[in-house]
Amino acid sequence: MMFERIVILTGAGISAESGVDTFRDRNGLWSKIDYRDVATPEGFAANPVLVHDFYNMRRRRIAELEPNDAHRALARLEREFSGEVLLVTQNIDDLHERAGSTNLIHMHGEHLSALCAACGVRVAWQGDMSVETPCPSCGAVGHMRPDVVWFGEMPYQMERIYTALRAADLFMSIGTSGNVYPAAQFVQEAGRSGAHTIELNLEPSDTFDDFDEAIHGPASRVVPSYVD
Ligand code: BV8
Repeated sequence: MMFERIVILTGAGISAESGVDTFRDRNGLWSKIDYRDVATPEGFAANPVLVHDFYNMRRRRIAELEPNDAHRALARLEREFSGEVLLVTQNIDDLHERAGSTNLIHMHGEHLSALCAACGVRVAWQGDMSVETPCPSCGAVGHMRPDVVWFGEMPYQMERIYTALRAADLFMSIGTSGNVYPAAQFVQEAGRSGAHTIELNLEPSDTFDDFDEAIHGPASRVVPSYVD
């Protein structure tokens, strides 16, 4: 099959072998902390210190890690493929960028970005954040938050993503459990538009039956062998 327009969705599993925690695996993040306390606007309003600690811990951890062969294979695909490759990630880490991917959407936000809930400005961010952090733009204190999409919030660039899904002739889903919407519905959207759909995951995801094809195994092995 010759493809011209590829859309790739990635989740925490593509970064697992780099050392990034996944969410729903046996000892994943949601087995240690209730997502409602740290990944919802209500949780942030109720206890901003806990939420800042949660994201500061993850930001520090990601800074120590490196991309793996799966990230590098996707960056190579973007460089060498004659058609279009759009990479949509649910991950907030910057391992795709550090591997060289450029045509990339962080639909759930980024750990290296911060948002002021008072003035709405979005700024590049390194290091810790706290309830005392002033907004670099409006100066307000107590309104800076991680620029990530929490449950109940609208993911970023959905229009652009659905346009690409409807035009795709290949949809690849890598390292995601297919638990979180609307990302979990992308395979159906792409399939309805005639794309060939494949899941590359450690084990069958919750949306496994929606795919035309699946290859199961660790991303750093199955992704290079599929894309190279
Ligand atoms: C929204 C914050 C609407 C960032 C996260 C139906 C339709 C639409 C919405 C809903 C719906 N039903 C329910 C909803 C609401 C909700 C939802 O989906 N709830 C779930 C629990 C049912 N969705 C939302 O709220 C979304 N917003 O719908 O807005 C709206 C409309 C109008 C106006 C306003 C709003 C927002 C969802 C985003 C939530 N944010 N996190 C952060 O802290 O990181 S969720 C969290 O889950 C992360 O973002 C993560 O990226 C995402 C998905 O998790 P995965 O990446 O899949 O990770 P997981 O651990 O689950 O799986 C890892 C996989 O990797 C496993 O399969 C494993 O086998 C595999 N793996 C492990 N190791 C390897 C591997 N694979 C390969 N190699 C390995 N080595």
